[in-house]
Amino acid sequence: MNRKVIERASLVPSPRIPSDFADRYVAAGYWTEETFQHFLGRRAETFSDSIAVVDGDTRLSYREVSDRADRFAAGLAERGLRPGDRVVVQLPNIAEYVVVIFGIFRLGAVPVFALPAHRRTEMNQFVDAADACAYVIADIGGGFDYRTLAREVVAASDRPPLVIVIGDPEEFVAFDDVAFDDVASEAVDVPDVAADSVAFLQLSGGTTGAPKLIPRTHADYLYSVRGSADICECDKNTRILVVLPAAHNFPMSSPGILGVLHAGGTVVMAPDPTPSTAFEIIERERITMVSLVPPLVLAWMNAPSRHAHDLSSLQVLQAGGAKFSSEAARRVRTELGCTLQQVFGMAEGLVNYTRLDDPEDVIVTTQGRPISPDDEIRVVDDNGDEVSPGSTGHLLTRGPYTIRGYYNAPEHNATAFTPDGFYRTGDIVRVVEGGYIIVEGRAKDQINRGGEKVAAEEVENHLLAHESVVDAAVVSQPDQYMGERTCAFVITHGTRPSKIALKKFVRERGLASYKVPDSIVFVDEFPVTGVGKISKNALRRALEKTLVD
Ligand code: OOB
Repeated sequence: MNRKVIERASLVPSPRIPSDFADRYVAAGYWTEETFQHFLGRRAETFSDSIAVVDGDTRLSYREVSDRADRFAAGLAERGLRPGDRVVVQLPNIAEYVVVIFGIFRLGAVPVFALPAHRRTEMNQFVDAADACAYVIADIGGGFDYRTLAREVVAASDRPPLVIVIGDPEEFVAFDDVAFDDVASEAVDVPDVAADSVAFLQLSGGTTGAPKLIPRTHADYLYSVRGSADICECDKNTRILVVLPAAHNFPMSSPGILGVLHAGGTVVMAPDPTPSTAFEIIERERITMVSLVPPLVLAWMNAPSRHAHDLSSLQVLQAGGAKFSSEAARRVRTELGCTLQQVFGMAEGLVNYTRLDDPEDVIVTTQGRPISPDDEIRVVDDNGDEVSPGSTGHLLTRGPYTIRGYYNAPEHNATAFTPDGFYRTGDIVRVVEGGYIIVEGRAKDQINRGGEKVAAEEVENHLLAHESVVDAAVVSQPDQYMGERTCAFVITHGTRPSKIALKKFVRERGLASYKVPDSIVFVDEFPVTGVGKISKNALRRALEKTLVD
């Protein structure tokens, strides 16, 4: 058994919500003493034999998931993990995902949520930025061998994390050995964590070259979980299908896995997002709710196989992560026979929902309104002045579950937040009657590829690493199916590489494949603005006029 002493640095203190606000949030009952450390244990007392998680033929009751999580926590403690330690989790949608994250919470350790699509470069960045002691993967997922990736991560790190593998561990530590050690679960003898301490680090969609980690506290996140479960009317009969990657904020907590477990319902993991897989599970498991990004809603509505399955159990279909067009939104009720709920949220905090009993027009034309009466919404012009009611502007927000700063990023925080603590979302919105928000566009330098966020600067930096590339500018291009796709304008010198070679170059730098530019346009110069900056607006306009492969 690997009992090496783990070197660790402590969690860097995160910018906190000031105490006058914190006091208000406690007084209003938003922030409670509840933490994720005891969340599952408490639910297991109430819902003991009800089924909490389904994954294929595996069906785990609340009691079983809680016991397994406790055992995993004890096994982690045996291997030297301590409260506050960071554990990077990169798992597909499998039952063990829930066991792993609640095992980490039980120990008072801090999960860092990576997506299955992330590769060497991103994983190295997360392990480094979080100073992680451990890294949990599955052996193979979606045909990809994560042990190969883990080998690269270990090789590149000054302080290699302990790698724990679900499935065949090869040279790493087997999850089963950790979770089913002879260690009694009472061995998790750790102090209770404070409700206002950091529970986990979530990933930001990002606008810069380096990824940002989002520190969410037990109190703030659990408030958003309870609020989401209430708004979405979750109860013990709710059966949610998890189609999007479980670690993303939307399927995790809006109301997602955590909201449904809060309410005593059942979480059903989908092994892949294809309509045929999903329809079969919906029919078999009598699924009541599902969360999708807009391209998947379109794929589901257009799939002929939907007529071959009984989807009548489905009550609510949530669409979020990217703008859902009102034309497509109007088709949901008639074509899929359920209520649409639009969800406009962000891992940094604020989440908006259309309510289930809203008039159809509100449901199809708006992106909802905030969870909390204390979510503060400001819409401002380029100078930071509030626009007149109903006008379009930049969305700023502050509230009981929105962060006041990223993890260990003081410089970035100085511009990402206003001096009085509002988060600059980078979204262009207008607020209509009843406080409903309509997303009109985006000011941040990010491409929203069907819900997957691509920071332009990150991709530009990778392109610039190519010896023939002199300059690069990545912009969005409208796409019928994805909403947007990425297009890289590139200036080269010397021998010009082929487009395919350049894409391959980016991919081989170890990036998630959704960040590889969809198309590349070679140019001799970039259009510039009056002050001499690259005009991305002009590049986007140029794309509207030309056909790009
Ligand atoms: C969700 O979270 P993130 O952190 O991946 O991305 C947040 C950004 C928002 O700032 C906005 O630009 C965009 O994604 N977005 C939407 C949207 N939902 C998110 N843009 C237009 N319409 C929508 N409905 O994407 C996320 C987190 C929690 C719940 C749902 C989505």
